[in-house]
Amino acid sequence: MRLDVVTIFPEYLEPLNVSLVGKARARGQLDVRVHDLRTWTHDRHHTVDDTPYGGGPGMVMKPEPWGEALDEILASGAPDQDEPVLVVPTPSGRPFTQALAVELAAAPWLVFTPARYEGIDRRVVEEYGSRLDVREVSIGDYVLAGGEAPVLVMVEAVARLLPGVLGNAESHRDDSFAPGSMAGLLEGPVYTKPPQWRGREIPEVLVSGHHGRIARWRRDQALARTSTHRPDLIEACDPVGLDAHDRAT
Ligand code: 6GU
Repeated sequence: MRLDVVTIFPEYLEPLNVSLVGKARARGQLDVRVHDLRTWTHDRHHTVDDTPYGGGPGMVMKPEPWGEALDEILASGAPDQDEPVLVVPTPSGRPFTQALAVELAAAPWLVFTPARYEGIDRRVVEEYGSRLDVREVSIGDYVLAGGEAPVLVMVEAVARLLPGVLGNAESHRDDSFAPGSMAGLLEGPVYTKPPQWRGREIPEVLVSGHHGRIARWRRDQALARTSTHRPDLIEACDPVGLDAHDRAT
């Protein structure tokens, strides 16, 4: 998979050299290209922003550098390369979910346009929306100063879904939010050695050797955790995925 990121803070994307994503790059599974938007400015001050039409606080990112950057990046695709999906991080976007991560992981090429200030001149999304699959995406209901941290979040969520990136393909299956995992419940607690730590024991069932009882216990834990932290997910959950005793409350 190829990933391009256009930003005025290329150094903010340095974490893409580390850990899971960094290793996927080193193995050649991910081709990540980070670009400085100011490369596509032509004035002495490398201006990327201007005051908003209609007035109001803050600044808006000018369309011309984005247009030149995206045209050049789109033209850099190999002749046989499909068009990229353009991912535009914005707090006013559609929610980024595991389902969207799965969808993006199936694309051969993603281009991210993290903005600063009050965002990018609307005409940029209109222009590329007429030629490409453009996704305006928010990572949650809070406001960040820019889209770079959301790009790190989205790239990590997508990269770990690519074949061969996670060591063990099984590790996806029970992910919280994975469709078909514990009927969309949050994951319960996990334990490792030592069996006693500061006087605290591990749950006896986990060393019972009884796989059925362990699976049952994990499901109950997942359900309890979901009820506490995300009751909305219980409401949304497929009742077919719940047992009679889960519904009894
Ligand atoms: Cl994608 N960008 C910004 N600036 N803030 C956000 C966000 C994105 N998602 C949640 N908050």
